[in-house]
Amino acid sequence: MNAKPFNDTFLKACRKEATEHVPVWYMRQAGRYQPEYRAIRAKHSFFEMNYIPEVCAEVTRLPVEQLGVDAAILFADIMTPLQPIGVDVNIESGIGPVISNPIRSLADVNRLGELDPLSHVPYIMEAIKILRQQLNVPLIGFAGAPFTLASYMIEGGPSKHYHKTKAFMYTEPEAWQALMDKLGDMTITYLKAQIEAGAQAVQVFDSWVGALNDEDYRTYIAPVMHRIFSALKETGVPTIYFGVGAGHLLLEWNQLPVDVVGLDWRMTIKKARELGVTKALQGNLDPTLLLAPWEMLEAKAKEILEQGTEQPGYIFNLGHGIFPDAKVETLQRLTQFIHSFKKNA
Ligand code: 1CP
Repeated sequence: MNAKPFNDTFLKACRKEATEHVPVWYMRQAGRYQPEYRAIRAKHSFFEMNYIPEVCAEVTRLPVEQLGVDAAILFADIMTPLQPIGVDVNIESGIGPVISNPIRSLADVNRLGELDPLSHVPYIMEAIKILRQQLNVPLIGFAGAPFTLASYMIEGGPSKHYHKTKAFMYTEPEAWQALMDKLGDMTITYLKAQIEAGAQAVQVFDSWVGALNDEDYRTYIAPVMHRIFSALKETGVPTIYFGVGAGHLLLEWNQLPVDVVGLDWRMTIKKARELGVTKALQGNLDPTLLLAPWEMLEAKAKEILEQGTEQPGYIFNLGHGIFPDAKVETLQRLTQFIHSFKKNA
C-alpha cells in the first residue's frame, strides 16, 4: 500500500547502530492537539476507538502522515488490557482513567483474571496487522508497567502522591507481591502477543514509578521489571523503558535487560551518560517548550540533539506526552529541524 521504502532509523538507533538522521517520535503523538483526532473522538468513546481496528489504525497513522515521524505507536492505552481481567475502567475526558472497583485487599488481587490477548483484545492484534500493511515506519507496541498500572488500580484514578499505592505496598506485602506477579505476567503475555502480531519494538511505560526511592524500587519493583525484560529479550525485538521524574533510578534501570531508556526533561542526556548509563537513550525535550517561542524551542532541541548524538543509540522524543494545546505546525517544524540536524554543523 505504501510506496515509500521502509524507514528503519528508529530500530537502528534502538540497537545503537549509526543512522543517517536522528530518528524522532513523540509520546502522545496521537491526541487532542490534532483537529483530526478531535473529530474522530467526538464520534467515539476512547475505548470505542480501540475496539474498531480501522479507527485505531487511522489514529495511529495520523501523526506519521502529518508530522513525518520515524515511528508509529499503537493507539491504545495502558488501561486497555485491564478491562478484560476485571478492572472496571473508563477513560474520562480531561481526567484520564477512572476505576470504579479499586484494589483494597489480597482478595481483590486474587479476583483479577488472566489476560488471553487473542480472545480478550483481538481488536488490538487486528489493528497491528492492518498497520503493518500500511506503515513505512516501525510500529511500537506498548504496555503499562506493574507499578504504574497498580497506582491507577489502587488509587482509583490519577493521583499526585500515590499514597494509597505506597501504603498498600508497605502494609500488604503479600498482596503487593501477588499484584506485581499478576501484572508482570499480564505485561509479558500482552507484549509478546503484540510482537507476534507485528509490533517491531515495545515500550513499557512506568510513568509514575519515580514516586519511589531507589531502595524501594530495588525491593518492590526491580524483580518484576527484570522478569518482564528478560522474557521480552527472547523475542529479539527492541525494548524501551520510560518513567517521569525517575532520574534517581537510572542506575537501577541500567542493570535491567532493556535496550533503550526513556528520559524526562529533569535530567540531561549528558548527565545520564556521566552517571554511567550505557543503554540507548530516548528523550527528552520538556513538552511545555512546544508552547514557547520557536527560537527557544529550537535552541533547546539543538542542545539535546548535540548531547544525544555524542554516542550512537539516540532517539529524539519529548520528556513526556504532548499537551492538547500544542500546535501541529510546531511539531511539524520541530520534526523537520531534527531530521536536518547534522552533528557539529
Ligand atoms: O500516541 C500515543 O502516544 C499512543 C497512545 C497512548 C499511549 C502510549 C495513549 C492514548 N495513552 C498512552 C499511554 C498512557 N496512558 C500512559 C503512559 C504515558 C504517559 O505517562 O503519558 C499513562 C500514564 C496513561 C493513562 C492515561 N490515559 C492518562 C493519564 C492520566 C494521569 O494520570 O495523568 C490519560 C489522560 C489517558 C487517556 C488517554 N490515553 C491516550 C489518549 C490520547 C488519551 C486522552 C483520551 C481522550 O481523548 O480523552
